Amino acid sequence: MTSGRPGGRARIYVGVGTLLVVIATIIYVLGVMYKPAYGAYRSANRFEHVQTMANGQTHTTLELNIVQTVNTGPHSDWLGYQTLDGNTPGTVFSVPAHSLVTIIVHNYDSRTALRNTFFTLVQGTVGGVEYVNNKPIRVMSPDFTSHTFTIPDLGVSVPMEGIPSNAKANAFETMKFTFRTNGTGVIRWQCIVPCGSGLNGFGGPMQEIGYMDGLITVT
Ligand SMILES: [Cu+2]
Repeated sequence: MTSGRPGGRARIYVGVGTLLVVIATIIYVLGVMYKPAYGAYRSANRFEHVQTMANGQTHTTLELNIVQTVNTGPHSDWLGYQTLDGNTPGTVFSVPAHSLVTIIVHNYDSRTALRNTFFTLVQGTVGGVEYVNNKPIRVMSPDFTSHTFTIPDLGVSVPMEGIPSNAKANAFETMKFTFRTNGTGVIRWQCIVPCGSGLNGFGGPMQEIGYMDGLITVT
């Protein structure tokens, strides 16, 4: 006779049920907290927009931010190029060989003095220009520069304008430029403005892929 108190079997059901609820809660909490590692080799490929033009040529567009702090991963306080979702480095991606690539950058970072005014020149882009807030330019005032997008192997270098010191919160400048890829291979690109930490500003984010350095795989 078991009337008046739960039987052994009922207690097992309650115990197993409670355990399942606890496990489900733990899995849910870990899932909410989980952020994928901000690895140097996570590619921005899924953020690319690829079009095939009437002549059969491929035109890839990638839109990126430059943020003052990447806010994730082991160096969350470092600055860097980042995809628009704020979760992925914007510096590692793949594009087709002998194709057009357009990069659009929203720069939320301030201005930093260039060490060498050679990098105020827009070099190696289609038309020899970049568009800063929709206005074509061939050279940027050294007082306005913040970063560069420089691909030595392709002779491409594009200065990025920084926000003025009196800019409102969440202000940014928009740069747009197009270059043509050559044959297949992995090519390096990086920022040339000494925007990092350490020796003369060339340390930290300037030396690590995923922040101010990247790799373009041309396939
Ligand atoms: Cu930089």
